[in-house]
Amino acid sequence: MSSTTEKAIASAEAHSAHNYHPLPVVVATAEGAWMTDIEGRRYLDMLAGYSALNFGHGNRRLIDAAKAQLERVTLTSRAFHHDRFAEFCEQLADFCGMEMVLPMNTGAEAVETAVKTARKWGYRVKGVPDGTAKIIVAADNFHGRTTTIVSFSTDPEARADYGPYTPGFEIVPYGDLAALRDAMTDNTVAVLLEPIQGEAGVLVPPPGYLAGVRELTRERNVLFIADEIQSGLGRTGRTFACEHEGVVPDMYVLGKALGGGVVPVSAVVSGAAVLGVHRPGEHGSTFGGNPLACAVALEVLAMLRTGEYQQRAAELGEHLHQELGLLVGGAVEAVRGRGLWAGVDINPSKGTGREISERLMQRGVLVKDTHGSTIRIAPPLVISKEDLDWGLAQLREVLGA
Ligand code: IF1
Repeated sequence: MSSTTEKAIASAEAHSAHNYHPLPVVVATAEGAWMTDIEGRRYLDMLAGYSALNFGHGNRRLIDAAKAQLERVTLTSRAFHHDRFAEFCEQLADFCGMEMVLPMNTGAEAVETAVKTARKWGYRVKGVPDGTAKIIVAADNFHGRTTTIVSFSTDPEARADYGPYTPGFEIVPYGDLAALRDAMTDNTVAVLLEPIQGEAGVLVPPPGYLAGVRELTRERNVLFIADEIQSGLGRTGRTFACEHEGVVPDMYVLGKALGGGVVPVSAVVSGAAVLGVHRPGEHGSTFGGNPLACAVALEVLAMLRTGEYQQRAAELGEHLHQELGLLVGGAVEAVRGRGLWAGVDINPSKGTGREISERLMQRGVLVKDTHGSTIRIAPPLVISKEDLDWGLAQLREVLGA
């Protein structure tokens, strides 16, 4: 590592509380599926901002949409309407087959909004006694890092020392319908799940699980909240990961790629009977639904409406999983995922996820380890087949496969 890079990293670490253990690379520019560091070295991005960059770095349509809006108006806060807001809400609701949108900024804010909405719906519509609402979540979940969200995390690293924890959440094993059924009471207002668990290692639930959750929640008048912040908007080869099971939740929680990696945009999207519980002034945020965010998100919706990104993720994803599948039994113990999204359990004898990530970095490929010896692969959906194959060739080299 050159002294230039060393200095840049040392300064960031000296002044940043984010203990991310980032790989020792300092990116300066990026275009499409490629990033260039401060020394001019190029890297194939196979993390894509954890699926925020589904449309690639510097996507011309998103940059142009942002530039045009920057020259017009960027913020009115929710005190006044602006001319992109109604269009954004109407188009996003329609895109999701829902009726209403509550726009926020980060994924965690949208998850918090979904929790508040479910509780309020429980009290005002379902008739659960005030203060007794329960929300069921899955073990090994990742829904963000606020104090309430880490209150229902099962990852000690994410929740230690952040107590006292917010009550009102029940944790059941992911994929276990019987456990979910047993955990439901008259005070249960919602089930909050990732349709595929990202940080847990790209865990796809057993076939029929999501459909079972849908049936159970409908039977018991409980809201099914799908956190599609990472799994949604094309990543798995469909617009929503729930679609692979023909499931429509009561509420979508969206983020990441909704802003295309250009601006933070998130939202809760649901029916009027659910989001209608909020009265003006009872929830909001300074930047939620701001003109710049709406302009970029509207362009994202236009791009997703053609289905080309979903199609691409489905076709290239099939190729990705085929290639990774050939490694199973040797250097790779298991591969999971859907579309252009894979969790790869490396044989620990080959190294930890971190070590493999560092060796890949040396060869110009950037991925991120999750836990232990698992790496996650999630390139921008615009990656070319040639680049994808080149990235896979580097993985085979690193694994000695
Ligand atoms: C980090 C991974 C972690 C998410 C789902 C909500 C959020 C996320 C399904 C919150 C965010 C990011 C956060 C980032 C690393 C990454 C991540 F799963 F994608 F790999 F942490 F687990 N729901 N995931 O995946 O959205 O508030 O971040 O906009 O915090 O380390 P956010």
